[in-house]
Amino acid sequence: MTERVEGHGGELALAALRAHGVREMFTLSGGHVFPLYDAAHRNDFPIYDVRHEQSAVFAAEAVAKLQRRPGLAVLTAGPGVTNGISGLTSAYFNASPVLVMGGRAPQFRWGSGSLQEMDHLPLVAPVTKHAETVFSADDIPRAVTAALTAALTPHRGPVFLDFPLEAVFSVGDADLPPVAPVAPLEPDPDEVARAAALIAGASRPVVIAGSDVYAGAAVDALRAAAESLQVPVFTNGMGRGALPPEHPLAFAKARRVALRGADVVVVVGTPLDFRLSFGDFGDAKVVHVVDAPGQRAGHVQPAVSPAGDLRLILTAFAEYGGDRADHADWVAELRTAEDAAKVRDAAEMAAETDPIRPARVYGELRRVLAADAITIGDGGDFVSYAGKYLEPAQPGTWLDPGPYGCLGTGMGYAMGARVTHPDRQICVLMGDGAAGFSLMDVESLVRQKLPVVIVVGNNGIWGLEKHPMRAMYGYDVAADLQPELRYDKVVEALGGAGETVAKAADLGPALARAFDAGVPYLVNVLTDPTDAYPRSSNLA
Ligand SMILES: Cc1ncc(C[n+]2csc(CCOP(=O)(O)OP(=O)(O)O)c2C)c(N)n1
Ligand SMILES: [Mg+2]
Repeated sequence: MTERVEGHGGELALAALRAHGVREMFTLSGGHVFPLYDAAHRNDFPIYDVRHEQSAVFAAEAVAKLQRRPGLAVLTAGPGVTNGISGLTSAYFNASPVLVMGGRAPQFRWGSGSLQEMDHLPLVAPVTKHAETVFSADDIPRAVTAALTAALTPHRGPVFLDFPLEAVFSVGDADLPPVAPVAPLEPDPDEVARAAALIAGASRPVVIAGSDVYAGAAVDALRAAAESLQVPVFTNGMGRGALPPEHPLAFAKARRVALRGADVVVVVGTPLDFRLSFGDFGDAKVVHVVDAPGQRAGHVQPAVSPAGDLRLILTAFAEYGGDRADHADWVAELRTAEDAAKVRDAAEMAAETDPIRPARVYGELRRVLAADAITIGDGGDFVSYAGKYLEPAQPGTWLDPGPYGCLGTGMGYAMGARVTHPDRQICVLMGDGAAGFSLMDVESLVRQKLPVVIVVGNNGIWGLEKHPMRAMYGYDVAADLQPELRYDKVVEALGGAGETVAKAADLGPALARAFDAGVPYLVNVLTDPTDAYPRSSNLA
């Protein structure tokens, strides 16, 4: 039976949001969206507010990524919306089901020059799956339902609605549309069978599993497929931790050896982008498993590319009944390479260096992080090291900015993670450059009692840009920051706490204090500015 709802635009929106399992909003105040606040306030719907709209959208994205349900940011008209565009774009690249609701200048005098009168749709359309202006209160429940259905339908992604002032302030009524679960997209069984046969018959197959495996709740199916076909698994993005690190088929460090030696590379739930050499793995055949036909690569031609519900595809792989080659020697070869790399990494992570090298920071962090801790990377080289040295033990515990590579996710992601997991450790790994984008939102975290730990790798430079520029030109510009700046004092001034660490031996006790603090706490680690993450290029 359909439910009839009535009230002002904010109340109508809230009814539809709740029906879809949205449980909070992230926002920065603006008069155009007051009715949304009024509805939330009078109906015990949590409102978290921030100091820059980018943090609201990033917080909503963290909720969407971690909980696999829609995250909501409410932004005021004009500059509120435009400040949210990097967040929306990140969500688009990451396939995160984020809904941004914008205020909008009144329609009845459109063109007369109202405050912040601006048509947002042409700006947001390229980075959303659905963008719509809702012109009457009665139409809001339908529009919210349509937007959220689009956001949650694979390939997932962000959506945008804005409400002219008179639409959201006026009273209306409507039927609340029923919420239908998204039907799984059936893959083509022939393509699935061809893919399974290719993997099973390969001598040296490798799986690389990415964020859509987690988003599509296909982690168990991935494991079943890997175990049944005996294929080593590497992961990226939200796929990290899909197999526990101690699993005999879980690999992280032998990736180069694996991709050099593989005869079949199976990429599941992540694009064939720069992170995966654009899908070019030499002579190896490529199987690209995607959650929707639109995700098939246009720039390379995989051997086969099944498209559809990842659980269905991976389960079909697991149940493959045909002949299979023995992969034991291949798995053993990779295990040898993995173990050797682990020994090298362990030595790096224990290094008694002065100044501190980033590797040591992660060596110390690994001692204090619980298996279910959420780690968030926001920065350049410092975060590349985090990717190398931290091994997420569970899926849904690692948040990186994704292929859009936008600095500034830190405090927003931290807020979304803290709201999602009130009892877990939340640890943001930040470059000192990255800190400049969102550190003011520590104030929001303090005020709303959302403690997190921030570890700054303070090398006094935009390291990931300075080192490559020097390598390319022999000099660098616009790549220096104040050395040894006291970012911990900034956090203290905002109501949190922190300390500066200059010696490796002091790291452990500082981190222990940070996780016990109960307030946002910044550990400002002075790291070696000459230490550059080894990479061929960050532009290719
Ligand atoms: C919004 C945004 N601006 C600029 C860049 C380009 N960029 C990528 S990494 C980087 C340097 C980051 O420096 P820092 O956070 O201090 O980390 P470090 O590399 O020094 O460890 C910059 C400027 C970006 N990715 N995103
Ligand atoms: Mg830096």
